[in-house]
Amino acid sequence: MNRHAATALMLAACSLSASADQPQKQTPDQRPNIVVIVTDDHSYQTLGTCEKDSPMPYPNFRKLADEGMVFDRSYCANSLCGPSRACIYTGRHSHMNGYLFNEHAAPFDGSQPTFPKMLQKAGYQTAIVGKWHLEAIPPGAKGDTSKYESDPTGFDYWEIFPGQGNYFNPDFITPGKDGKRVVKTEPGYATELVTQKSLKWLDQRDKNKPFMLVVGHKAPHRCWCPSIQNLGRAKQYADAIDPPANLEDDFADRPEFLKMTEQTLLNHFNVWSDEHLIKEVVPEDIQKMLSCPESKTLHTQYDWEMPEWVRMDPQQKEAWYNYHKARTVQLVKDIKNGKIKTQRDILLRRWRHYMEDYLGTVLSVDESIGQIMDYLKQNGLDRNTLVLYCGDQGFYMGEHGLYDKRWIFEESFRMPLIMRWPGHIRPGVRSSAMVQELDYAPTFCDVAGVNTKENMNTFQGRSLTPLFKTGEHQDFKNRSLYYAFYENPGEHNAPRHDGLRTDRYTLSYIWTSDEWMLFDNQKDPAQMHNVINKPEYAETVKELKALYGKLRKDYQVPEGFPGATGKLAVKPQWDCAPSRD
Ligand code: SGN
Ligand code: CA
Repeated sequence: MNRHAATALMLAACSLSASADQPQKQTPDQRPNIVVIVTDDHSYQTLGTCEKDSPMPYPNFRKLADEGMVFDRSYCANSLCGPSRACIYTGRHSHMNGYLFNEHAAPFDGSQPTFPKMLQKAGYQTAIVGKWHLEAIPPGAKGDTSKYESDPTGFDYWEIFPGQGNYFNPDFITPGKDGKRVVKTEPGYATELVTQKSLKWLDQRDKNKPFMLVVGHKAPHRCWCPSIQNLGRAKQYADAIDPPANLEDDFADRPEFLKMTEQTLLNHFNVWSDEHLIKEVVPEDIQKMLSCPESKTLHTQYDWEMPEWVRMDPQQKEAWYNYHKARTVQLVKDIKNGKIKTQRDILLRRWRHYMEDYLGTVLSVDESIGQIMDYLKQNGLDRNTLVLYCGDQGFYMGEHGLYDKRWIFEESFRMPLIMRWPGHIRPGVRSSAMVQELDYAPTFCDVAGVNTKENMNTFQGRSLTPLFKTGEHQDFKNRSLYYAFYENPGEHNAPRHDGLRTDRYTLSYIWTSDEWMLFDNQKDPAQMHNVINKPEYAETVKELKALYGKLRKDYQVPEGFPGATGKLAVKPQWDCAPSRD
């Protein structure tokens, strides 16, 4: 038995003796509770909160970081929402859990072992509210889409968004009595609704049992819509930070395929739906100057181009429109008065708008964390609850000129992770151990004392409990992580590639275009130079390729590349905005 399970038993024993002279009939189960707060597309670069002099002082993130442990080198196994979540629940790589892509995939196989199921079986009450995203409804799918749905398994209670979910007045799905899903539209803002529903569930749960709750937020996912009251509130943060030095990356000295990716701020960011410009106030010549090339093919109705717009009620629309109209008018003014002249000027302003909106959505997540922590404290639960905060992958904040994720480059491979559990996890520590989202499931089983051989053997990740004391541990020294991305053809046209991350290097093989890349992250942390063919790295390349083979074998990756059927896409397959009908 590990020390956490032992502590849990000890606490249970204490509560047994304490309850001897109390009237309660039932002894509360003292095993630790688990709260998992998962955001969508939150970048570690903007976690900011953990730095004392951060220009982004999200107070509740900072408190969580101060009271818990921040993992500085936490990575995902597949930088895409659904697949990464499948890795979180199963503790296994995509080729093992079968959920390779967001789109065009079979629905998640909910019959396989997952940590919620293991905890549920061991007597935990389990719930998920908000983002689940383990269904695979292809864009443009018409009619009956039930064959793509996958209801959460291992949860006593679930109330989830369909697919990606919406920011404004979102739909929630619950299981109906007849087994059919019930869909209800709820007035309000997604992050706030998910928080309220999570607190409601906590309040109504059976207080004699330990619980595991997943709080799944939509924020800060595209198209980056802050709540109405937070509109503009993150401008000060956006103004206080500098754009990345490689915002204007020309992709030289990297694999050719990078030039085909459709996720650049300059050419693929949609000025209406992503930057939220209001078309009516942009004269046509300026529209031409601003639009990314692909935007020219888009529909012209604002309703159509800003997918959240159709979700808003008249008051929300008015506030949203007025705010963005003023911002657009300012942009037009700055173009007319010559303040914005060049492509670089346009890019910089676009980046600021992007940051302001993105960081604005995180304000509500910060409020949510505050409310959840307050609830735990007020109800005497905070000491016996492990709170884990994570994103579902990383995200580009303009590094390499990009937004979105998918690539093995550091910013989308790495993800935010904070864990807090008073008395067990040393507060205020920054861990530099190499960890992966596959590790959460075994960690939860470990702390809950359901770390049986049978359970632990199903995982490809490993428990993080040895890191709780100092953030470092012998077992994590020299660890290397395997990564794979499959969704091609797919939105943003990132290629199929896999690879690894060691303490120092990132090695990747691009299956779509048969190219290798190697980054020496110590000398080139921004990953601007592919050194795969540099003679001075020849020995390293040999070693890393051998390690790549070993990792693939250890993780049981099949020959070739899973999911690679038919002709691989080497040409862009999608427009910058997919059709939404
Ligand atoms: C949507 C977004 C993409 C994003 C994917 C996957 N387009 O399709 O930009 O990469 O989700 O994101 S949007 O115009 O519909 O917003 S993920 O987080 O689910 O993996
Ligand atoms: Ca995501």
